[in-house]
Amino acid sequence: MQKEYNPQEIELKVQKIWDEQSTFKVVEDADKEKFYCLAMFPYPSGRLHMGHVRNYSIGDVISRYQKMLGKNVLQPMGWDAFGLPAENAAMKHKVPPAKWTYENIDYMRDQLKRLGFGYDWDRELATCTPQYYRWEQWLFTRLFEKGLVYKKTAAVNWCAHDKTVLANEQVIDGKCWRCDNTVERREIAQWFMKITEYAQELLDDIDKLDEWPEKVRTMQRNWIGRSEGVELHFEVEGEAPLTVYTTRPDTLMGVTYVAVAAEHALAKKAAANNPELHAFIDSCKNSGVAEADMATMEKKGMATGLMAAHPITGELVPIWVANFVLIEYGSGAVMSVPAHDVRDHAFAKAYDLPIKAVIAPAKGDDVSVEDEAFVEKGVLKNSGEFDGLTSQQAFDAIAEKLQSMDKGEKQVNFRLRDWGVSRQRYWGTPIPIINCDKCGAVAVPEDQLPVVLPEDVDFSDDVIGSPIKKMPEFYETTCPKCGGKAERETDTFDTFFESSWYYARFTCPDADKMLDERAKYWAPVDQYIGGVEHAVLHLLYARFFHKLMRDEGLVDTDEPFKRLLTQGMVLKDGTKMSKSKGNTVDPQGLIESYGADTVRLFTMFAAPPEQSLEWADSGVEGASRFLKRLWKLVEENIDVKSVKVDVSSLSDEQKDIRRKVHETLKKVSDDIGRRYTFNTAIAAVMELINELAKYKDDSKQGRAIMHEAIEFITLMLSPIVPHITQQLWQDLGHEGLVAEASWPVHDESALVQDEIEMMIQVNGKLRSKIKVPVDADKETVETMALADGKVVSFTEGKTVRKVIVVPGRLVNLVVA
Ligand code: ANZ
Ligand code: ZN
Repeated sequence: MQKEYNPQEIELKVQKIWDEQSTFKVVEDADKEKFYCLAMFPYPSGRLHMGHVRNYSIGDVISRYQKMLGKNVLQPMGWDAFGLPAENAAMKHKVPPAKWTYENIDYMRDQLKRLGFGYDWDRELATCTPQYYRWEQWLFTRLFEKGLVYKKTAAVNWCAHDKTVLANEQVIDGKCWRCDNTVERREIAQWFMKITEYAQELLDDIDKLDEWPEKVRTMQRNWIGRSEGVELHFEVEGEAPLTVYTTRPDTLMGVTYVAVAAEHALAKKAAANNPELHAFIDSCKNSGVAEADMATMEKKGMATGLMAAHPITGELVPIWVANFVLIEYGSGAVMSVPAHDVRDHAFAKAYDLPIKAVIAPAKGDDVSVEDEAFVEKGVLKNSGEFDGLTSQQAFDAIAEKLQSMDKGEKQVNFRLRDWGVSRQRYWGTPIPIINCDKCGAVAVPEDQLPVVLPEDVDFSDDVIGSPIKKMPEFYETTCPKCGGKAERETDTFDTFFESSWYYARFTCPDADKMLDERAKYWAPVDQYIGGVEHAVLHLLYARFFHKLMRDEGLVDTDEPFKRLLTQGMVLKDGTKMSKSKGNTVDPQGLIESYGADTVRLFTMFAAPPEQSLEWADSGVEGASRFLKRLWKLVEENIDVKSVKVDVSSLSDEQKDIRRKVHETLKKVSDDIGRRYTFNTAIAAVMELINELAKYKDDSKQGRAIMHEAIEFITLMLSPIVPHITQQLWQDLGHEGLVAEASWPVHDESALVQDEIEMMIQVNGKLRSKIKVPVDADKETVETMALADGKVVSFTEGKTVRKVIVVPGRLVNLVVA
């Protein structure tokens, strides 16, 4: 064994062994329990950052541990390779996005290999290859036939100067990122996926995800946003009835006006001969407020001059256009109850509309609604026949009444909107649709898939927007239905499309259909790991895709990810590491100076995985020192190999140290296997190593215990620092790889303690320590304490007035 720990040399040597022996290649095996561990794949931006290192280290530790438990472990890696940065880089450096992307992939693959992650590289995939995206094109055409995708006009960001659509990230403070021109909204035809058809199931199945963080489950629930309410109609003279959706039908008798969205048909109609209203509606459209900001923005509105008849009383109330009513939600119109809704109240105050209270608190005094809405549920008043009912009772009573009058009914609503998947970008999967003047939108037939994105586009000129929109050789085609001249879609999919099913494709990356039988063997992913920033959209879309694929018969489970771990951020000086802040630490430099094991150890030791990790140079130094200490411990005790512990002949001291070894093993197994607190697992091993460093026992059994300890330590640390432990494993005389060794099991009987140490105090001062049998009763302990030599010297000639025994800990003698 070498005297010095030389990480660079060891790591490259060990990585070569894994490569040559295909250690992490995995095939389906029905006789073995499977474990599919997946960390969210990276965008090939150029180089790995510390967030990647952390994410993939966690995945690798879990995978390697599960492999040592004897499971058939799949841990794949690939590239989320489409997206905007490649286009931006192309414009900046005048290289085609494909070239830029593939070069980045090559560099980052080397970095991952250098970090020693145990991936099955035979399953590597990049989403920008036709071999991958052809299957999502295929699925899209299937969904098109099933009516689960459709075309609708929707607004995009448009820069009139550059004549291009901009992604949201390219709009900075309402201006184009390139030319600083003010961005406009433009309505264009786009493709949508009917995720709303699955809203209820996506909601219900959250209950099955009992190994997901509660926080993420709540975020998913809120995003889907199911609400129960009533849809009801107000008659409008000379117009179709105005439909509103409310979750508070109990407040119906408090309606003093009705408000519609600026885009509502009634608003448009009223504006036809009202230029002022027309101008107001236009101003609402251009304000471009994000949905999230709707609640807090300034409430603005204008009366339409039209009146609506209250469905129960027939009383006429004015119809207003209001900027806080969303066209996309419910029916795009609300019945306004200023007494009991905050927004309606603010609006009524601003425009001097009446406020009528109809709900009183269930308990206590009535409250005034003049200055503030009373939004809680309570008991009805000023509501005629419904007076005295609780809000709950009134919900049903009013719904029934409306139903009997044919003016409304109960309805469930979701906040979730259909997913708009069209992007007017170049670097993405072409949407497999052909637009024909005669036949409309026609799906590309299966035998004409994939629709390949041209990669050798010219970015040498100042290209703005998508080059394929200017390439007749790409978009000119014939209609599959009528054979006439037609044009391909030149829009591409949202890149969330690719990341919604890659986990499934990893099970069968070379299948000549979307998924084959292997997908059923591996599904679901047993452990998924990624950033909490993906807690809503990515996970929701992936869950949706899984159900779509299930309904195509491709998988037979309902959910893609069994257990989810959301890792915390990597911080420096208390803020997120990011290029824009210039506070990044490049993992490459660390690997070169310390080796991969040190980097891995530091990231796993510095914080529990779900919490943020504060970067500290001293922490890296510490990790490096620890590995040197580990090396030294083994090096000094290397001669002890192959001595076996004989449990029956151990002294008390030997038993103690062996107990510590087995206690550590038990804790580490639980920390890595169940709790995922890798930091405390490492701390426990550090503690054990410190103890062992002090332990000098050259007897045969003493050496046997030391041997067992260093073997366990090597095995326990191997998922975290796989290179150094492989070298030590070999030096300890093992033929096989530590990565393929079995995880050790602690000896329960070694944990049993037959004696414990108790402190003896005399008048509250510590005077002695004695060993007593663990099962000794109070009287025995008392007798033993009083007989102890040191204690006697303090009690001699005095009277023992009281003896207090705290079992397992101490005895206090009160003497005078
Ligand atoms: C009357 C009312 C009285 C309301 C009251 C609330 C409190 P959730 O729970 O999110 O489903 N609403 C309905 N459609 C809307 C739209 N297109 N834009 C903006 N607001 C809309 O919210 C449903 C409630 O949001 C509905 O119940 C409606 O206001 C409003 F004391 O109706 B409510
Ligand atoms: Zn046609």
